[in-house]
Amino acid sequence: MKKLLLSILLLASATFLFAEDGYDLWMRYKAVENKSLLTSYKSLLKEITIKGNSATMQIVKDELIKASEGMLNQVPLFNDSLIDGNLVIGNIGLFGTPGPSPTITIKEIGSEGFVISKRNIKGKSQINITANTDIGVLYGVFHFLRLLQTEHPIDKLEFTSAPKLQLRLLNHWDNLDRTVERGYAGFSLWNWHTLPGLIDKRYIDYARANASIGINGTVLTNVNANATILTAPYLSKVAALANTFRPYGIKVYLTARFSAPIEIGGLKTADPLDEGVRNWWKEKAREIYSYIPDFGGFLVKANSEGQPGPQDYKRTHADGANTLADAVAPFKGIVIWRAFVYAAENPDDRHKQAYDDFVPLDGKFRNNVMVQVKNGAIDFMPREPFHPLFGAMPKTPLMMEFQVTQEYLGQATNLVYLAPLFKEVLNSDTYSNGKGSTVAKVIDGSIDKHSLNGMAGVSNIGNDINWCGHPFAQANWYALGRLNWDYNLSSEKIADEWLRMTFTNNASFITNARKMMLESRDIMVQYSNPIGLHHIMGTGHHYGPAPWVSNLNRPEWNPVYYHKADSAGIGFNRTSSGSNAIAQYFPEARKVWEEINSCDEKYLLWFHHVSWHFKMKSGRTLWDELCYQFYNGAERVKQMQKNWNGLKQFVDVDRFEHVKQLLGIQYSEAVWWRNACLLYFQTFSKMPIPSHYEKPDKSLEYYKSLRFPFAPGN
Ligand code: BDP
Repeated sequence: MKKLLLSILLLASATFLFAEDGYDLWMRYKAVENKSLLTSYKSLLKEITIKGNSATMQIVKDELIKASEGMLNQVPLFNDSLIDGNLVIGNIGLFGTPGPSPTITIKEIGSEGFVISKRNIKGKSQINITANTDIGVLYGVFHFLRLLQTEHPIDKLEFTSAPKLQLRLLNHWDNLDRTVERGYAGFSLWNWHTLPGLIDKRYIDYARANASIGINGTVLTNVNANATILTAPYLSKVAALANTFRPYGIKVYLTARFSAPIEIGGLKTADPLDEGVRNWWKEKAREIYSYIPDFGGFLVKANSEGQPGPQDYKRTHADGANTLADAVAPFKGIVIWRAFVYAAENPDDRHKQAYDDFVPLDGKFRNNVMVQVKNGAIDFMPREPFHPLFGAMPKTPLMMEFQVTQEYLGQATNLVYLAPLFKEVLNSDTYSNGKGSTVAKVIDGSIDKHSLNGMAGVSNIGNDINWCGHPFAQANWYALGRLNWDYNLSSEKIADEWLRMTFTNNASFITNARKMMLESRDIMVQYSNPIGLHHIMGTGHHYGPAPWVSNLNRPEWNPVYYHKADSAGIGFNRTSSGSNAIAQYFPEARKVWEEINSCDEKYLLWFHHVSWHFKMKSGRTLWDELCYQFYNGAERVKQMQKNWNGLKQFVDVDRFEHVKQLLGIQYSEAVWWRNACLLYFQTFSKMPIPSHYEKPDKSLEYYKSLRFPFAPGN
């Protein structure tokens, strides 16, 4: 009896000890298990000298305490006068002689980079973490703690790092009523009602998490903007957030509704060339900067999906952007103008419209304007060729816009690791300036010599306890930051870091979980949008498949517009015999897609209308290949389930169960995608699903009848 009681107690305490809700993200600071590393970490963090006492340096200190207590079960001793301690941290200016390792030049690292170096002082080895600014030091300390968390040896520590991109932003599509457009992790973090009086601890934890991965800016509001955010009461709320984020190196930005001069300014027009309007924006900017002296600037969605814009007054996007740019220029603010535009009145392939609108404006924007371009020309599809605007506007700095929230990639129920998608785009060669002109080099400004550069991700963060809904969705937030800092990092390395910090350093766990993450995006593409299919999701909420939809007001909102299935075949002919969108790419870049027989099959139906009988590289007909892809994709989700089940021993009960149940949902959604799409496309191909596959257990009518009136994020 006693024994039983004891084991129940032990079990209960184990469950209690290990149950995690995911709130701590990748900053859990769990006890270091490797004994020899533990000893070396302990002696290194025993006595720490921190130079400087700004709010940022206080954060550095707090973080070191937290990490040390958690990982080493030790409280460091802080000795601020000691220059020959084990770990000396501080802004280079405060170091005094002899300073950090002379082999490293501090100039190269700019205002945000850092140096971690080792040197000998009086026969004792010392580690320095230094930078030109306190924020740089903070980044260095987070990097150092990442090394410790991932159980990295510290005997040969010599490391210089600086971000590859300057503006590393999150774009929140958060509305003032706290709903989040395309948000699947609860409501908005920003509680506008209780701001500025109440600074929720979450705001601080949000800033801390972002700083730990180098994110240095946040657009607080939805691109489908509400002008109220620009009124005085709201500006004081924004200022409270800005004050909270500042010591973490994070600037705030707001979306500007183009018609704000009418809506909150009482003007009759929002014409960007009207003097009254121009003055209104100037005054508004002055007011904003009086609240937030380091306000980052405006993000604008104009003349897109019903949003107001300069074209309402027969002006160009450049006219609109420049009016706002002139208003913020005296305060060093910038305007990020989105290129996500397509018009109902324009009968041309939606793929072509942003390029057609923006390329003629190259060179017409003020130098504090960036044009923000989605990674692909249609809309954050599971797989999409890179946007042809990259490389086509050499006189304009282009900002990358990725979508971290998984609007089209399984929302919050599917485990889809996005780094491979981001990397695929960044590594694509535009050939804008010869071979090697990758998208990454276009956006970092190195090809066209731009001083402004950056990358944004549409946030997947909400007020769910684990921030992102799906426990693995945190990895996508993490990946955005890490790739922004250094787009050369591999997806594998990022997954590895994230898994170690988020779960455990156990090698067998890492190998299996990393494999699952790395394959997940391809698997998702297979069971939902294989061979270049795109935009065949449900209407409005974009949840699940609905390739049959054909009755929406705007042609380009209908899935049938994109797949063009008929009795002859399927796919959108975007070659010269079709819409010729392909001509917007440089000749060398488009070569891989141009010919139906040699087209990279990942994009076959993106660029070609292909016969159902077409012979694929596998030897199968297109129809059989489509069946194979959908079935194989769903089957691989089953493998993911098995894989995860095998990792039970390494993961706390709560997170294990959470992921397990979500994988169950993912499998049923994969089967749903597969069955619904194949049954529908079969009405055109008139060919059977090969008999070795299990038959869809529901009819096409059943799938068509499904409705999701309360699907989230809509
Ligand atoms: C689409 C989303 C829509 C956004 C739009 C945008 O469905 O909610 O407002 O993109 O990026 O993908 O502006």
